[in-house]
Amino acid sequence: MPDRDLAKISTTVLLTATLTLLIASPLAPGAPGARAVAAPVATQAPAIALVPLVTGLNKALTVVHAGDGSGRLFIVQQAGQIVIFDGTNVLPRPFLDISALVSCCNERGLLGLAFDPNYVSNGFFYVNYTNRLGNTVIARFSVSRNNRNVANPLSLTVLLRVDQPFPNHNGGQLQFGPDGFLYIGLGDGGSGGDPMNNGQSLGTLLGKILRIDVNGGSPYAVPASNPFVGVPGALPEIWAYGLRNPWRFTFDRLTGDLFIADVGQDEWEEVDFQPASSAGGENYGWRVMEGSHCFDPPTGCSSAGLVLPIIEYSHDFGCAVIGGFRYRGAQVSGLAGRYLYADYCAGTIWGAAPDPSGAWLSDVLLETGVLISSFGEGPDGELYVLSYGTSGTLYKIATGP
Ligand SMILES: [Ca+2]
Repeated sequence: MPDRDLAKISTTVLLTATLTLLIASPLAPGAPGARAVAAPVATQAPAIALVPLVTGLNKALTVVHAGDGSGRLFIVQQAGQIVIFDGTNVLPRPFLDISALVSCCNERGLLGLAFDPNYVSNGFFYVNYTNRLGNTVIARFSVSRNNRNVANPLSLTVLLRVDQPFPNHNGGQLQFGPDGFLYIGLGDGGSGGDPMNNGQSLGTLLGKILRIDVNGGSPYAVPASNPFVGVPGALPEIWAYGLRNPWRFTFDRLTGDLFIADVGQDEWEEVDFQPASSAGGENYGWRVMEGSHCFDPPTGCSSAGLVLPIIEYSHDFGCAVIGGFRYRGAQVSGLAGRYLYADYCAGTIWGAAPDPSGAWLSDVLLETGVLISSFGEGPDGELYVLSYGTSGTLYKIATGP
């Protein structure tokens, strides 16, 4: 999970649900600073709805497709299972069950899944989980030879292990970029306030987005064009840094731009933007800044060299940002080009778009009333939402009433 201890959640949900009712207005959140209030997007915010497809999921954390034309959706459950939704039912037998390898739960577990861009030919997929010791593992598995609905558990190949000094802030996202490289999200190692200053240290993989080439070496290669290759004291896998807990980041399937939703400390949630033309190496600011506000030092910090978020909202509006996708589907009218994101505690889904000046402005699209753990994108660009909990639901985003 992104950040918040589940024991704290029920109270928070009640509080934020009340708060949301009081503050909700078309002009309010997204960026609850004066920016969004003063300059709402010009277009009418589209109405969306959540259509439940599957219920009874157990702590579902992400949903992806295999890019194989089958239309199947693969749902990751935190304790270590990947189950298949075939469009009608969840198949009774899991695609993969690595519960025995995984520590769970709170912010630990099987956290991320990505299928190889060449999955049809090589059958590879990649997972991001915390092992029994609580450390991060990035591993590859293969589908079995004779049943496309079952993976081969014996095909486990570990690509990378990263020690985790504290149980929280494990990141978890895996995404293949338009360049064919695998991008990996790692949190700052945890505790609070990044006590080891991992986000700003290029000598650790914590608090980073990594970029590796899963085809160029064994178990992987570092792309020669990574920004810190050959820089003394810097780890070459690092693609971007200054992150606290980038629970979910996604590429715009149309443009290749990268949206990084970085979960904040106690005050500010943020979304960072990296254009497709980027050569990497951005410093997104943590722990010097939380969002666009000084964190350490609390006043008088320097933002020189830092890339500030395109979207932020305060904890008056929630507790942990859940990054979504820029909508490139065709079925929901008025949603084209909007970047969707949510707050875990509040259940609000926002849609953001740049105004003519380039400032990103957000509208509330829906108050869902559920704990959203992730968004997912289908092969056709349609979007899905997962609710967390021991009886969670997979929803499809549809045109609202
Ligand atoms: Ca930041």
